Amino acid sequence: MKKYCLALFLAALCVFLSACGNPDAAANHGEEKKMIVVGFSQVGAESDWRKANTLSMQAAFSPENGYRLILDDAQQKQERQITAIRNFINQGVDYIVLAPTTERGWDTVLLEARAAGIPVIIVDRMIEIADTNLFTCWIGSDFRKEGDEAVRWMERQFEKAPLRIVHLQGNIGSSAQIGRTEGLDAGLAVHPEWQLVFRASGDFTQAKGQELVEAVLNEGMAFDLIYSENDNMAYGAIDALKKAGLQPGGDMKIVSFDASSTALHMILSGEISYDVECNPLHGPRVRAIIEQLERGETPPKFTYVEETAFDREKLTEALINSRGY
Ligand code: GYE
Repeated sequence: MKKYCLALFLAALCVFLSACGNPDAAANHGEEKKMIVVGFSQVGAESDWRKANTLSMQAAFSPENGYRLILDDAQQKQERQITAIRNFINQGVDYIVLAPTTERGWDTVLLEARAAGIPVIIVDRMIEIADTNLFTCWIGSDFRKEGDEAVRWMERQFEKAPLRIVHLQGNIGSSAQIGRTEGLDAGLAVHPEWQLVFRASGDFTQAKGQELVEAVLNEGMAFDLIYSENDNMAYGAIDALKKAGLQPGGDMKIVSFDASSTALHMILSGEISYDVECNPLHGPRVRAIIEQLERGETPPKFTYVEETAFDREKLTEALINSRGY
């Protein structure tokens, strides 16, 4: 009898508690559970390209689209990215998206992600890793092809004329730097009339680009062309030239990479002569990959984004405004 009473009491308690429960909260909880959680380890905010890339990822992985995005800005430091990935693993995210600073040094942390069963998608720059099974797939640009494209323009533009080159590199060890530098080196190897007068890394930032060109000018080095591995360093170079009373695009030409809208306007004004496109709008592309994975499909291991290049002839204000970055 005692047992029977206890059972009756517990049953009544259950009915009471479920009646008191908040149906809205329960529904919300259900919705939250369906959200796909993406941890995105971003390189930093060093350039216009990077900022456009972050915005593209934020728009693609919005709550309206069914995602919760955890964004970490590593301020161009690989150690910070490794910590961010470990935090994502601890939080149990559904996917990790990594835009790597440099190519090397990812083996251990990606092994940890693998052990936790979290797929890793690499975006933008590439990684160099012994076991390529440690990431699901990669999407980004062909940086060597971009370098080759710039060199082809230099060949068309200067033909066999002697050319003294100032080379501003991106952050050393990143795919964007490696590919663009390799392109120039291949050009230097077949053009004895080309001379590299200066080469240093400006870390893809405007401030360092300006600093380097100021140093070159202070040393009194003569040059005809600045090969800048991104637009922001080119902006810095332009500031340095102008400060010294020189006219960028006059005797000193600038070739750059990214083709951000500010740079394309500088082509129209004649300050930049040629800009090789590097497309930062990866958000929808990475989302499409995650959707494929969610459906149980296998996305291609490597996907290169189609890109072009711009000189003054090809450009109009309308074209610049239609590009979205
Ligand atoms: O060119 C530069 C940025 O990895 C493609 O990084 C990217 C490069 C881009 O900071 O502006």
